Amino acid sequence: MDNCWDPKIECMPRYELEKIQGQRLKNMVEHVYKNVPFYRNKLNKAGIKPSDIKDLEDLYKLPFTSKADLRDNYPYGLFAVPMSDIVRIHASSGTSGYPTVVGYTKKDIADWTDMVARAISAAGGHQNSVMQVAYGYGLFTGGLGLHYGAELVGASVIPASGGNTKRQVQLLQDFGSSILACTPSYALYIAETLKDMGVDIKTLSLKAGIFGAEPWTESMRKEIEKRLNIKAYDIYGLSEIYGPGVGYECCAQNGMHICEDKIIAEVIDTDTLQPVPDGQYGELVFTTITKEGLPLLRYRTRDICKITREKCSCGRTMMRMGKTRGRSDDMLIIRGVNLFPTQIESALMEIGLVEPQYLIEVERVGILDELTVKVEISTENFSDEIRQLEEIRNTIFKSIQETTGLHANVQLIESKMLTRSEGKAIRVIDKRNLAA
Ligand code: DLL
Repeated sequence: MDNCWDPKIECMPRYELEKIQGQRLKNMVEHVYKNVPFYRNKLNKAGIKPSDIKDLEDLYKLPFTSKADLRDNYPYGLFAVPMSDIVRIHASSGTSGYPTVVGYTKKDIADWTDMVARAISAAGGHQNSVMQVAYGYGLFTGGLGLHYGAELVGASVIPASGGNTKRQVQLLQDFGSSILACTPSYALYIAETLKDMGVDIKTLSLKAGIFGAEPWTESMRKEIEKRLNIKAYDIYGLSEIYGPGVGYECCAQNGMHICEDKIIAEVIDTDTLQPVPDGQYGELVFTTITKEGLPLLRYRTRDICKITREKCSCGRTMMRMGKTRGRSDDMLIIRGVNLFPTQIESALMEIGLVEPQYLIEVERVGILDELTVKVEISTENFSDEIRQLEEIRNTIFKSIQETTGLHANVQLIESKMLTRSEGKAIRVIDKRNLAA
């Protein structure tokens, strides 16, 4: 099979996969019960003994783990091996309080690297690829995660890290990068800089992009593919569960395959905490089944998405997750209406009159929430005529209303006025003091 790193695993019959998952789950529960006091207490409290977990069906007996549990045990409290076995530490900066700290053994790094190698292969990467990694290197898992995977595939890796966008362009030109790995918002910024520098895209060797770490819509994918003249593949992951490569897109570009031989995925209803049927939106929950350093049982990601177990046209059998709507904590509630920033992105991009650069601001005026959407107008559509701009503003207003049911103040902004992102884009400024 083309572009498949490990066909034996990635295309394994599901009944075989589920048998392996059950066995690994059993071992994992024994591992955490023995080595992590937090889990031992939690399982004891729930009246569960490791011997109660015999196969995959028993997953539902297990308690959930939350981000707060990681924070409460900061920094190393949930590690299941002595520090002498930990060879790498990453962390993700939370919006408040302590960062979430994660640790990996040598085997964890090898497993993670293997997952990323699957993602890179699925995006067409191989030993003749030149891969420019423009995710940040450091505590963030993006840079090193993609880097190790690319080396395993045998590609020539350019560890560019994020930022210094003109130099990124120079690397693309001079080093002949065929794959670019960065956030989708940074890919757009790079595309814009290429244009500003007068580089003809056709002179580049770029073929594919591996973009993730933040939510992005189908319309954004089309825009990036057009601007960079490449195929853009989505990659999903979170530091708590290894990092990038938990899910990755194949040539079908129709959902991200989850590495189910290493992770059990569920989608649950956030109110009842019960699993929802495939195809319905809910919160993604992961259980690591091969991880040594920081194993997690039923970890609630807060990412809202849906899954399918249907066989993919690419031949892989691993379940696929759709594009996430975003995190439940990124969801805004405006005048009682739930709103994900990605819905605004879709509404803006569908009409095609504006740049894919926007910022959502929410404030409370009196007792009412005010939603403002600032969006850059493309140079071609920029006009000195107020009437023409007013028409565009109206079209955007209607598009947002149709998609979200909300009335937004639409502010058209001149091109390049909004801050560009070199990593994860900030799409929302919420000025309401909701905690007060
Ligand atoms: O963002 C890991 C990563 C690096 C993924 C590079 C892909 C590429 P964290 O910083 O811990 O890890 O953030 C994890 O980012 O729970 C999602 O909310 C969001 N996220 C990650 N990938 C995607 C994606 C990395 N493809 C959090 N689509 C996750 C939507 C994503 N959201």
